[in-house]
Amino acid sequence: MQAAIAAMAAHTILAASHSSHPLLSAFPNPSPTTTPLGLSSAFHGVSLKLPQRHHNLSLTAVASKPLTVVAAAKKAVAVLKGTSNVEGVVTLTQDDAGPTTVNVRVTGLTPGPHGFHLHEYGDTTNGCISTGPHFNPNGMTHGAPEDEVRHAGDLGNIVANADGVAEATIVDNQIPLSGPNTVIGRAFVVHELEDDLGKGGHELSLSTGNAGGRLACGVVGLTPV
Ligand SMILES: [Cu+2]
Ligand SMILES: [Zn+2]
Repeated sequence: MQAAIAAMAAHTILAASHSSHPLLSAFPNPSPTTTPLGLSSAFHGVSLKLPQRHHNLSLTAVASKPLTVVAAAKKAVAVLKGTSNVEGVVTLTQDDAGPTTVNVRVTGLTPGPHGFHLHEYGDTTNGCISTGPHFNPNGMTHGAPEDEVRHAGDLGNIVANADGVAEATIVDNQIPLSGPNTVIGRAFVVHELEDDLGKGGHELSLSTGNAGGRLACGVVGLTPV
Protein backbone atom coordinates (compact mmCIF):
# COMPACT_ATOMS: atom_id res chain seq x y z
CA MET A 1 0.00 0.00 0.00
CA GLN A 2 2.73 2.43 0.96
CA ALA A 3 4.58 1.63 -2.22
CA ALA A 4 1.44 2.38 -4.23
CA ILE A 5 0.99 5.76 -2.53
CA ALA A 6 4.62 6.59 -3.13
CA ALA A 7 4.25 5.66 -6.77
CA MET A 8 1.15 7.86 -7.08
CA ALA A 9 2.94 10.74 -5.42
CA ALA A 10 5.86 10.38 -7.78
CA HIS A 11 3.51 10.35 -10.72
CA THR A 12 1.76 13.49 -9.51
CA ILE A 13 5.03 15.35 -9.15
CA LEU A 14 6.12 14.23 -12.58
CA ALA A 15 2.84 15.36 -14.14
CA ALA A 16 2.99 18.70 -12.37
CA SER A 17 6.50 19.41 -13.51
CA HIS A 18 5.60 18.42 -17.07
CA SER A 19 2.63 20.76 -17.18
CA SER A 20 4.81 23.76 -16.48
CA HIS A 21 7.92 22.45 -18.16
CA PRO A 22 9.81 25.17 -20.08
CA LEU A 23 10.30 22.77 -22.99
CA LEU A 24 6.60 23.07 -23.71
CA SER A 25 6.80 26.85 -23.82
CA ALA A 26 9.40 26.58 -26.55
CA PHE A 27 6.81 25.19 -28.94
CA PRO A 28 4.29 27.34 -30.81
CA ASN A 29 1.56 28.48 -28.53
CA PRO A 30 -2.06 28.97 -29.62
CA SER A 31 -2.15 32.46 -28.09
CA PRO A 32 -1.91 35.02 -30.92
CA THR A 33 0.50 37.23 -28.99
CA THR A 34 3.13 34.51 -28.65
CA THR A 35 2.96 32.74 -32.00
CA PRO A 36 5.87 33.18 -34.43
CA LEU A 37 3.44 35.16 -36.59
CA GLY A 38 2.80 37.60 -33.75
CA LEU A 39 6.52 37.93 -33.13
CA SER A 40 7.36 38.69 -36.72
CA SER A 41 4.79 41.45 -36.93
CA ALA A 42 5.88 43.10 -33.72
CA PHE A 43 9.64 42.92 -33.93
CA HIS A 44 12.09 45.49 -35.11
CA GLY A 45 15.56 44.54 -36.36
CA VAL A 46 17.31 41.77 -34.49
CA SER A 47 14.21 40.63 -32.66
CA LEU A 48 13.44 38.01 -35.28
CA LYS A 49 16.58 36.12 -34.32
CA LEU A 50 15.89 36.11 -30.60
CA PRO A 51 13.03 33.59 -30.35
CA GLN A 52 15.30 30.96 -31.89
CA ARG A 53 18.03 31.73 -29.39
CA HIS A 54 15.49 31.49 -26.59
CA HIS A 55 14.41 28.12 -27.96
CA ASN A 56 17.96 26.82 -27.94
CA LEU A 57 18.59 28.06 -24.42
CA SER A 58 15.50 26.28 -23.17
CA LEU A 59 16.54 23.00 -24.75
CA THR A 60 20.05 23.26 -23.31
CA ALA A 61 18.74 24.07 -19.87
CA VAL A 62 16.25 21.21 -19.98
CA ALA A 63 18.99 18.74 -20.77
CA SER A 64 21.21 19.83 -17.87
CA LYS A 65 18.91 20.85 -14.97
CA PRO A 66 15.21 20.54 -15.73
CA LEU A 67 13.83 21.06 -12.22
CA THR A 68 15.76 24.21 -11.34
CA VAL A 69 14.67 25.82 -14.62
CA VAL A 70 11.04 25.38 -13.65
CA ALA A 71 11.77 26.93 -10.26
CA ALA A 72 13.57 29.90 -11.87
CA ALA A 73 10.75 30.94 -14.22
CA LYS A 74 9.68 34.48 -13.35
CA LYS A 75 6.67 36.52 -14.35
CA ALA A 76 5.73 40.17 -13.79
CA VAL A 77 2.99 42.56 -14.83
CA ALA A 78 2.44 46.30 -15.18
CA VAL A 79 -0.96 48.01 -15.49
CA LEU A 80 -0.62 51.26 -17.44
CA LYS A 81 -2.79 54.25 -16.56
CA GLY A 82 -2.56 57.97 -17.10
CA THR A 83 -4.63 61.13 -17.17
CA SER A 84 -6.20 60.36 -20.57
CA ASN A 85 -8.07 57.37 -22.01
CA VAL A 86 -4.81 55.58 -22.72
CA GLU A 87 -4.39 52.38 -20.72
CA GLY A 88 -2.82 48.99 -21.07
CA VAL A 89 -1.36 45.82 -19.61
CA VAL A 90 2.21 44.60 -20.01
CA THR A 91 3.30 41.11 -18.96
CA LEU A 92 6.92 40.01 -18.68
CA THR A 93 8.17 36.43 -18.50
CA GLN A 94 11.69 35.11 -18.15
CA ASP A 95 13.01 31.56 -17.87
CA ASP A 96 16.25 31.12 -15.96
CA ALA A 97 18.77 33.70 -17.24
CA GLY A 98 17.30 33.89 -20.75
CA PRO A 99 15.82 36.95 -22.44
CA THR A 100 12.64 38.54 -21.15
CA THR A 101 9.50 38.29 -23.27
CA VAL A 102 7.24 41.34 -23.02
CA ASN A 103 3.63 41.17 -24.16
CA VAL A 104 2.05 44.58 -24.59
CA ARG A 105 -1.53 45.70 -25.19
CA VAL A 106 -2.32 49.42 -24.99
CA THR A 107 -5.61 51.05 -26.01
CA GLY A 108 -6.82 54.63 -26.48
CA LEU A 109 -3.82 55.75 -28.55
CA THR A 110 -3.74 57.85 -31.69
CA PRO A 111 -2.96 55.59 -34.66
CA GLY A 112 0.76 55.18 -35.42
CA PRO A 113 4.01 54.69 -33.47
CA HIS A 114 4.44 55.63 -29.82
CA GLY A 115 7.67 55.48 -27.83
CA PHE A 116 7.67 52.66 -25.28
CA HIS A 117 10.27 52.46 -22.52
CA LEU A 118 11.14 51.19 -19.09
CA HIS A 119 11.82 54.19 -16.89
CA GLU A 120 14.08 54.16 -13.86
CA TYR A 121 11.64 54.49 -10.95
CA GLY A 122 8.42 52.77 -9.99
CA ASP A 123 7.28 56.08 -8.52
CA THR A 124 4.02 57.57 -9.75
CA THR A 125 3.45 60.04 -6.91
CA ASN A 126 3.46 62.85 -9.48
CA GLY A 127 1.95 60.79 -12.27
CA CYS A 128 4.22 59.39 -14.97
CA ILE A 129 6.68 62.29 -14.57
CA SER A 130 8.06 60.84 -11.33
CA THR A 131 9.13 57.60 -13.04
CA GLY A 132 12.29 59.51 -13.97
CA PRO A 133 14.46 58.99 -17.06
CA HIS A 134 14.87 55.83 -19.12
CA PHE A 135 16.29 52.91 -17.13
CA ASN A 136 20.02 53.21 -17.87
CA PRO A 137 22.23 51.10 -15.56
CA ASN A 138 25.17 51.16 -17.99
CA GLY A 139 25.42 54.92 -18.53
CA MET A 140 24.64 54.82 -22.26
CA THR A 141 22.91 57.28 -24.60
CA HIS A 142 19.44 56.67 -26.02
CA GLY A 143 19.09 54.28 -28.94
CA ALA A 144 17.06 51.58 -30.64
CA PRO A 145 16.46 48.21 -28.95
CA GLU A 146 18.77 46.52 -31.47
CA ASP A 147 21.60 49.04 -30.96
CA GLU A 148 24.63 48.22 -28.82
CA VAL A 149 24.59 51.74 -27.42
CA ARG A 150 21.15 52.17 -25.86
CA HIS A 151 19.49 52.57 -22.52
CA ALA A 152 18.43 49.19 -21.14
CA GLY A 153 14.92 50.63 -21.02
CA ASP A 154 14.84 51.50 -24.73
CA LEU A 155 12.18 49.24 -26.21
CA GLY A 156 11.52 51.33 -29.33
CA ASN A 157 7.98 52.01 -30.46
CA ILE A 158 4.66 50.25 -30.26
CA VAL A 159 2.31 50.93 -33.18
CA ALA A 160 -1.38 51.61 -32.70
CA ASN A 161 -3.83 50.55 -35.38
CA ALA A 162 -6.76 52.62 -36.69
CA ASP A 163 -8.72 51.70 -33.55
CA GLY A 164 -5.97 53.06 -31.31
CA VAL A 165 -4.88 49.62 -30.13
CA ALA A 166 -1.20 48.67 -30.01
CA GLU A 167 -0.22 45.06 -29.47
CA ALA A 168 3.36 43.83 -29.49
CA THR A 169 5.61 41.03 -28.31
CA ILE A 170 9.13 42.16 -27.53
CA VAL A 171 12.01 39.84 -26.61
CA ASP A 172 14.93 41.64 -24.98
CA ASN A 173 18.11 40.75 -23.12
CA GLN A 174 18.53 43.95 -21.08
CA ILE A 175 15.43 43.90 -18.89
CA PRO A 176 15.82 40.89 -16.54
CA LEU A 177 13.34 40.09 -13.76
CA SER A 178 16.05 39.41 -11.17
CA GLY A 179 19.66 40.30 -10.42
CA PRO A 180 21.37 43.72 -10.14
CA ASN A 181 19.63 45.15 -13.23
CA THR A 182 16.17 43.82 -12.47
CA VAL A 183 13.27 45.85 -13.82
CA ILE A 184 10.94 44.80 -10.99
CA GLY A 185 9.93 48.02 -9.24
CA ARG A 186 10.57 50.20 -12.29
CA ALA A 187 7.90 51.49 -14.66
CA PHE A 188 6.79 51.23 -18.27
CA VAL A 189 5.83 54.46 -20.03
CA VAL A 190 3.99 54.87 -23.33
CA HIS A 191 4.52 58.21 -25.06
CA GLU A 192 2.58 60.71 -27.10
CA LEU A 193 4.99 60.65 -30.08
CA GLU A 194 7.23 58.31 -32.02
CA ASP A 195 10.63 57.55 -30.49
CA ASP A 196 13.23 58.61 -33.08
CA LEU A 197 15.61 55.95 -31.63
CA GLY A 198 18.36 58.52 -31.10
CA LYS A 199 18.60 59.37 -34.79
CA GLY A 200 16.26 62.36 -35.12
CA GLY A 201 18.86 65.12 -34.75
CA HIS A 202 16.73 66.83 -32.08
CA GLU A 203 18.38 67.97 -28.85
CA LEU A 204 16.31 65.34 -27.03
CA SER A 205 17.06 62.50 -29.46
CA LEU A 206 19.97 61.12 -27.42
CA SER A 207 18.14 61.23 -24.09
CA THR A 208 14.47 60.48 -24.77
CA GLY A 209 14.16 59.91 -28.51
CA ASN A 210 12.05 63.09 -28.50
CA ALA A 211 8.98 60.93 -27.82
CA GLY A 212 6.95 63.73 -26.25
CA GLY A 213 4.61 63.54 -23.28
CA ARG A 214 3.90 60.54 -21.08
CA LEU A 215 0.42 59.20 -21.80
CA ALA A 216 0.31 56.28 -19.39
CA CYS A 217 2.64 54.37 -17.08
CA GLY A 218 2.65 51.39 -14.76
CA VAL A 219 4.94 49.87 -12.14
CA VAL A 220 6.35 46.39 -12.81
CA GLY A 221 5.38 43.94 -10.07
CA LEU A 222 5.73 40.20 -9.56
CA THR A 223 2.77 37.99 -10.45
CA PRO A 224 2.29 34.20 -10.09
CA VAL A 225 4.10 32.18 -12.77
CU1 LIG B 1 9.83 56.90 -22.02
ZN1 LIG C 1 16.30 55.81 -23.83
